[in-house]
Amino acid sequence: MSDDWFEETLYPGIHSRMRITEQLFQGDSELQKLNLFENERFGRVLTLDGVVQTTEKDEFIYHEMLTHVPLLAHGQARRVMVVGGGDGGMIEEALKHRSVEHVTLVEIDAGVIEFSKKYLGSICGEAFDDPRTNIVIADGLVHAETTADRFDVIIVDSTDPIGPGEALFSDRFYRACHRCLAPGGILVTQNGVPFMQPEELAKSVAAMRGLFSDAYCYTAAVPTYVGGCMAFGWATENETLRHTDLPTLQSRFDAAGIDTRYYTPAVHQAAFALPRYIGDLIA
Ligand code: AG3
Repeated sequence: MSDDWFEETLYPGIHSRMRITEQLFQGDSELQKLNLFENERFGRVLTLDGVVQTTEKDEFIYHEMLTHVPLLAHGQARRVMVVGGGDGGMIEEALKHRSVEHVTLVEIDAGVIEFSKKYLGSICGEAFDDPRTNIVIADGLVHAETTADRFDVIIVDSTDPIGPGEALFSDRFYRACHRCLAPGGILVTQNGVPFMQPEELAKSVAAMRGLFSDAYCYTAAVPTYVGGCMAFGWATENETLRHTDLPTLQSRFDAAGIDTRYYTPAVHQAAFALPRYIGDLIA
């Protein structure tokens, strides 16, 4: 057995390691350090700038919860924008909805898309080639500020607020998202692991609250995002969407005919029940 280890050093005072059973790629895109290796428990693991982004074995949790929750709460989402998400896992999941006519993927780093097509087929499937997919290589902030398109759901599939991802946690970015959401639209965001990154969640939700009549968060436990559950930001002008009842979610889910491994309508509802320490952060 190999004794090479990848060590994530994202949080001061606690590092986590994964065994590299096979090193598949290491190199730099124009913007970030890419690393792909095989691990006996997680399959292929993609890291950017030393932080685990996605793995073959647990990507379904994160991608299902950032797509099906807003899409099924919305109920008739036709146009979706994914900001970041160059590995293609998010658009692949969103495209499973027949109601979705159009998905715009705005990725700042073309290198990540090329790389993912080549190595992460089990995560992105054929999503990059779907006729409903529109790929834009641009800064997500600039694109959201300038596009003439309007979206029913915007999904921010960002890295952490360090490096190229930082702008996607700014007031200015949330304002730009508010601008290009269609009436009744929903914005959801990757908002870090609150036990480890409490200020990140508190700041994001506070910023969204200044712009949207309903700003909140929901959670899911993703094994490779170490430190407990991850938080996803939720912002919309329609507060009722967060309280969509179970029979409605169930009938939308049944009608969508989507097969999931984490998402269920009951999990959807429960994800908004916040542990006290997380609720306090966004109070
Ligand atoms: N992007 C989110 C990775 C966040 C990791 N951060 C952390 N553990 N705090 C994932 C991209 C998958 N499409």
